[in-house]
Amino acid sequence: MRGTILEGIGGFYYAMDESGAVHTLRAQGKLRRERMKPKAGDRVELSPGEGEEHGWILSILPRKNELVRPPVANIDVIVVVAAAATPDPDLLMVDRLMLNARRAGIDVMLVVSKSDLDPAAAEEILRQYRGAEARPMAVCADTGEGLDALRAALAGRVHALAGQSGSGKSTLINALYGLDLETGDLSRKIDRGKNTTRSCRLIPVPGGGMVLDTPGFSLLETALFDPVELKDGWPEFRSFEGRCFFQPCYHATEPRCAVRAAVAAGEIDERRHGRYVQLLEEQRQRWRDRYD
Ligand SMILES: Nc1nc2c(ncn2[C@@H]2O[C@H](COP(=O)(O)OP(=O)(O)OP(=O)(O)O)[C@@H](O)[C@H]2O)c(=O)[nH]1
Ligand SMILES: [Mg+2]
Ligand SMILES: [Zn+2]
Repeated sequence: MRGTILEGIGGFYYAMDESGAVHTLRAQGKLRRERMKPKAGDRVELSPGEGEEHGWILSILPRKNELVRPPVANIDVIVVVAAAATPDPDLLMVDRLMLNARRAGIDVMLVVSKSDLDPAAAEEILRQYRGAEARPMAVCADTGEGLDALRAALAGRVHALAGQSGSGKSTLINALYGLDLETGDLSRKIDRGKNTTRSCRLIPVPGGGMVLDTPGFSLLETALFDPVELKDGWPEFRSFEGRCFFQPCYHATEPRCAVRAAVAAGEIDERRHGRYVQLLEEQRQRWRDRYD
């Protein structure tokens, strides 16, 4: 029998079969020995338990795509959630997440949450990502701003909300789909968010599609790869590709670089480019040290 992993907690997995029934499962020793850890979104071959007994995950079917952080598989779109304020948005993390998703072949959307707290800051973030092929939009779970448009954009798709802890992912999912996921408590006056959501959880959405709530994080690394590939995460560079004096060009400090000229002319956002240069330096350092 086949099923889809909804959630894994403490060595137990919950998987939904084709009829919609949910099974409690453990991973067979073979999987653990092969270090194949099932992820939310995984399609698996399973053997159901009898009565109160749990069943077993026999194998994980080939993945369409997967991410390491958050640990999810077979996703159509990653919705990166950044708060307009509280917590202060970490846009370097947003860029890393978007890059990781693109490298995994997953479509990306950027949602600026809590637009009620600082509408100007929300607008400013949207402006930065205009060229980033992430259909940026502002939403507010409290006033309902943007919720219909976001729900429509995600209809019928498997979408995972990801981003900083406390950015409002679970609250947004509740507002979009009338659910009751646990959310952080503002009354505790903790601005940084405290990892309220502990595990990735896949939830079927009325009318088709599935949503994944994921635990937020405060740190995120990118995988190690040739720094020349970093620009894959910056679609706004693409139309200038091939027009630089040096080939290949990293679009960082090279003279007569078409991308840098576009930044100077205001056609590419300066801060998006600045964070690209920052990640490029980091990736070059790691690439140089990769055999140490
Ligand atoms: N003012 C305002 N506050 C919001 C909004 N959305 C969420 N919040 C608050 O932000 C806090 C964190 O929300 P969560 O939904 O728990 O955040 P999260 O991203 O799921 O956090 P983790 O599970 O830790 O990753 C809660 O106190 C929410 O009430 C919003 O649109 N406006
Ligand atoms: Mg949450
Ligand atoms: Zn260049």
